Amino acid sequence: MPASMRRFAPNRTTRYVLLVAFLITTFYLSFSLTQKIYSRESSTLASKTDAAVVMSPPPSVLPIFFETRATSESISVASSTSSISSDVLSASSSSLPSSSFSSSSYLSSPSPSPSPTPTPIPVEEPAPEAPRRANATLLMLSRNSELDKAAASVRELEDKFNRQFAYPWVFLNEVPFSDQFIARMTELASGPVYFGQIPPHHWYQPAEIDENRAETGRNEMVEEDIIYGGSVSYRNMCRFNSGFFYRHPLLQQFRWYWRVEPDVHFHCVTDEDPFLYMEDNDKHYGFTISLLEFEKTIETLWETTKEFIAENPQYVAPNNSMAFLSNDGGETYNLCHFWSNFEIADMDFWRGEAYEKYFRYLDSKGGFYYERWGDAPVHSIAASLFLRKDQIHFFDEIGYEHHPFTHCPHGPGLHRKKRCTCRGWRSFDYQGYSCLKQWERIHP
Ligand SMILES: Nc1nc2c(ncn2[C@@H]2O[C@H](COP(=O)(O)OP(=O)(O)OP(=O)(O)O)[C@@H](O)[C@H]2O)c(=O)[nH]1
Ligand SMILES: [Mg+2]
Repeated sequence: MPASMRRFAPNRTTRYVLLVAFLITTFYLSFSLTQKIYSRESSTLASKTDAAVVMSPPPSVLPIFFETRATSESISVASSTSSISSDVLSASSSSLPSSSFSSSSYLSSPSPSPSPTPTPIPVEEPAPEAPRRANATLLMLSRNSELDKAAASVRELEDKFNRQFAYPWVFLNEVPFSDQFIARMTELASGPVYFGQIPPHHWYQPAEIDENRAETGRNEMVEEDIIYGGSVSYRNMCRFNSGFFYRHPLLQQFRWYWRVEPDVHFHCVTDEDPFLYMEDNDKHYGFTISLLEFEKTIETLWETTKEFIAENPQYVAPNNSMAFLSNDGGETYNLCHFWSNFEIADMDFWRGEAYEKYFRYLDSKGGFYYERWGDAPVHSIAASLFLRKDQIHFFDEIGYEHHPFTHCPHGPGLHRKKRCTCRGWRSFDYQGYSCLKQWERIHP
């Protein structure tokens, strides 16, 4: 170096000062650049996450960065540096995890500890209206010994219908239900469950019945091989189902019922509320299967009914279903009836004056024990005569089976719409003993 220039040459101290100045400038610039990148990234994330206010913790690498860089001071420095291209920013932001923190945990917090969660603005939504339900129950009369069959019926109806509606169940028995029975049904039911014991005077053969005469009648039926011809308990059941079930204390709270027996099957999905259908359409009795009764079991039922009507003509409804019961204008009974092991009906109809008087009249004649009058023909005759014909409903869409008969929906598109598993050819509807044709004759 020439001597003239030597005085301009920095000495050792000056060189050291310059080096330090250079290093400080470099560090300052790179720090500012980094802050700018994160500041932009946070803004992007902020716009993405504000709505959801996601507060999941940042990944493990980030807290270190937050601890050392996330100060309001450093942010203000970063925002003053503007000579960074947007390409660099977007490349940088794509390398950052995008959903692990929110703008609030970064931009406004001077420390790594999470900032208070921003309070989401509550969205005022109208409370969902409770679905409308009928004052109805599912009803089963059962013996303890029928536990498995009862459980199978309950399970099927729950799956096909009630899980969606959670209607209560009422179980009745003339003796107390076993703990096992109660436990199983409670487990299967989706709604409230009630277990009731039938008062003895609603169940057992009344003292007024001449037992010798009743026994003679039973023996004759046994000889003629009539089903349940010799059974007293079956007669108790038929009389109870005819005139007492709707008086049970547990049923007083309800108007509508769906009668279910152990060991029946439901072949389709019932996704529309049949009780509400009844209520909204002024229907009072609903059935799925209709058929001919064994004449031997009801030899004097029609004559007794005619006597009652002669004495009480005021109960016979205009436009009734006499043509379903009789082919000669009421002179004789054609044996058609609704199969009452399935019923969706209105207990207020049974509780009404016409039916109450009719039942008492029948009961006074003793035919439930001297013969073997069934609740099916008794209910059917009453509904057909005391209701208008449009107040009785055929539930075509409910695929139903009580051995040995099955009703499988046949209305247009119903089998598919209700996702039925029954086969149409198994349907009893148009077989020889069915009365559906008779029904359709009066409901063209
Ligand atoms: N608690 C109780 N329930 C009974 C008695 N007899 C019949 N039942 C119930 O009454 C209903 C009709 O009885 P079922 O034996 O099914 O009579 P059915 O339907 O005419 O004839 P099948 O089902 O073909 O035997 C069912 O829910 C039975 O569980 C009885 O003595 N005690
Ligand atoms: Mg049965």
